Amino acid sequence: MQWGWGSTSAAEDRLPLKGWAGPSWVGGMGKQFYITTAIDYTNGAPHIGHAYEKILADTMARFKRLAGSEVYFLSGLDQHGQKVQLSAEKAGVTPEVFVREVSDRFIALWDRLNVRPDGWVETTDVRHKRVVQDMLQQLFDEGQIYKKSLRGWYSVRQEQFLNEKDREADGSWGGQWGLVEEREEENYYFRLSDHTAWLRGYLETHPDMIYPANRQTQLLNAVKDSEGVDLCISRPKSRLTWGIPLPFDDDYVTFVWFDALTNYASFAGFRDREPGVSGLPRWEDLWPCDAHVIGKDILIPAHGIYWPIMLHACGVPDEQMPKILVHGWWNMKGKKVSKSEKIEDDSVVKVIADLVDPNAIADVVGADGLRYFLLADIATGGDSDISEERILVRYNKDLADILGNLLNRTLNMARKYLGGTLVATTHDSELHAGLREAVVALPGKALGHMKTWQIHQVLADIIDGARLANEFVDKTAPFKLAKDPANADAVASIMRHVAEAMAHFSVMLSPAMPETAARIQGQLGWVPPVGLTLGDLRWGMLPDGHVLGEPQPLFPKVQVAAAG
Ligand code: ME8
Repeated sequence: MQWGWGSTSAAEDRLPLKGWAGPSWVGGMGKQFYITTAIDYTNGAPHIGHAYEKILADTMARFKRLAGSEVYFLSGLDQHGQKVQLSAEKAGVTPEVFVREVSDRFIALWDRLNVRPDGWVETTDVRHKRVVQDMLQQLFDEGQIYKKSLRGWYSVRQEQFLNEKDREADGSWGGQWGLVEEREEENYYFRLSDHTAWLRGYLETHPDMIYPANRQTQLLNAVKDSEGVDLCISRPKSRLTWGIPLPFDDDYVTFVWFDALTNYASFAGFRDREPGVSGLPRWEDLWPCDAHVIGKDILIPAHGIYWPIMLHACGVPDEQMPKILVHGWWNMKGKKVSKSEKIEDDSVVKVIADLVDPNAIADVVGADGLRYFLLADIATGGDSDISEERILVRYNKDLADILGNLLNRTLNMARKYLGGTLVATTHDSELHAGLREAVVALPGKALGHMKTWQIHQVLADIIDGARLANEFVDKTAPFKLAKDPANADAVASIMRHVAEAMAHFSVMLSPAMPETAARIQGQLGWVPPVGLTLGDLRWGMLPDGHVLGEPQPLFPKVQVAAAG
């Protein structure tokens, strides 16, 4: 087989990750907080569902760092399988060429959206293939993998055997399956059924394995239903060549689960043959995974049943089972956004060319406008519906009218009344105290929300804080006070408060909107201390004599033409 097995090119050598900015991971300092995402299929272009998941995980990683933890964030691509092989055939290129082209589109998107993983998965990587083969060989040697012949109904279009439950109510096979014929095929099976009782017991005694909790209940019911069933883990090469060969039978490749799910361990240094030289992190530093960030469609059976059982069968102890965070879907008109189904976008106003394409949204509202929308408009674990109107309302109202406007008016007034320099003042009032209290409460509230990763609440609190700061300016009216030189101390104090609040907001926003945070800090003329954590945030970070920078619009409003 010639598809790069012999190549030793490690994913991160090829990719621009090394040059990426952001806090880089330093190993060897004890257990890191380890966050991973699902790896995306490289059979088509990335869509907003993919962007959401990666932005969510990236924000979680940045937040944990800001809270003072050592973090390792892993993400990447699922490059093998039938869908990729078929898409490549359709495109008239080899799977290698096809996968490279699609992979590069994902990488360019993450680069643009400031998604900054510490490690990058590509399942064609030789280091990954070795671990997959190692696990398969062990299980084969232990008699946990066996070969059997299956006769059954096979969908030629979907390239899979069907179950009786796949039939329509009238007993026919639905049109989605295309031609269905009876076939017999020999394949390898993993004795999943030997371990389902263990998984049931584990889930019953570890109710916090999955968040949200209702997903764990669903999973437990699914485990009960799946008892007695083994897992087919191979495809004959006559049907699928684009995969990792079984180490004990060269006529077969492993079909999907051992290849895709193993990435979370193989790229975390599991059974690394060349620790220290391979470029992979140390297993002892990362494992167990603290948050597998996945969508609700891939919990059952893949991540909730197959993955823990694979780990268990390979000797990973109970106290090292991973934790899973299950997010919901971005829908459009109530239907899941996906690669395969095109949903007609019939928005009245059309400013964004394609709502499914993250690049098209970022073209209009910027990378951070997109990050903000995808994080603010959904509760983690729930679903949400995307629409152009929602995106533009979030952008024009929350970001332009409240946050951008606050920064702009603060800097303009400070230039006009104070020559852009903050000075010592003694003036105070209840309004001042109210703003101070609201701002310094933000980190504590955020830590509370982030216990269950409710980022939308963190963002809502920051925007509420900015709204309060705008009201503070309206009520204290420095533009009126400044007319009388006797009010100089009061004006200086108001400016001091809003500038200081803005510095706090910038730090609080930095996990979700890293570019915006840096731009706010640039305009404030403020460089936060290196290694600043949430616990270091206190009132008075901008000192007497601090010189503010130049105001520049943060979020130029997107003009929405009247319909019709
Ligand atoms: O499932 N909204 O890949 P994938 C939110 N390679 N999330 C969505 C979504 C939507 N509309 N559509 C997809 C795979 N996702 C496999 C995973 S991992 C061992 C194998 C999420 O490209 C989806 O739930 O179809 C999944 O977590 C991720 O995007 C990749 O989906």
